[in-house]
Amino acid sequence: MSIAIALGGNVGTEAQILERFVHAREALMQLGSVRSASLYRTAPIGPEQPRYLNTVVTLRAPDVQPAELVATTQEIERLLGRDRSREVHWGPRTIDLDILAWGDRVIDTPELRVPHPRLAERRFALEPLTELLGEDAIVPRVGRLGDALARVRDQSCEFIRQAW
Ligand code: A4P
Ligand code: MG
Repeated sequence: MSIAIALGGNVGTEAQILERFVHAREALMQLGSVRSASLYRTAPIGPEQPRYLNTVVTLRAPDVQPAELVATTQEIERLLGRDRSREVHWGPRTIDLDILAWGDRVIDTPELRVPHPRLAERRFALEPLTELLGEDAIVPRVGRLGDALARVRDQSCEFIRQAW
């Protein structure tokens, strides 16, 4: 059962954001095997701010527990320069790691809500997720990914490249 983790960021140059994504992926590789979707340049959702780079990775780590994963992703964000105390809601961030889905699990604790409650509304998450899981994959509360993606096609999500 794979864990899908979204990577996003919009502070600094694209090269700097990409470098953080690479570091985050290296850190996640300590937990298990990782596959990466392509990189996308996406229109910001929320207050006016620069465009984002977004992608998704899947992680196969049978032994990892939810609390451990949340702690690890937040530690990666902190090491890569994220300071939550100075952020605006949905505003600019150096790097954000959101847990989008965890196989067919549904988790509803304050620390972790899976599938991510806003996944179905966001092309910047659905597009790379569908690349990795396929259009026919079913995510709880979201449904078939190909159908969910069709509903958000109007959002701007520009393919940059596959390998990074
Ligand atoms: N938490 C609960 N569930 C989860 C989950 N599935 N994954 C808790 C990660 N964290 C989860 O997180 C706030 C709390 O949510 C944490 O304590 C965690 O335990 P956070 O990362 O500090 O908050 P955030 O990311 O600033 O807030 P939020 O509401 O999650 O923001 P979003 O929804 O992630 O939106 N536009 C584009 N184009 N691309 C983007 O990547 N990102 C955002 C952030 C806005 N607009 C964007 C993008
Ligand atoms: Mg987040």
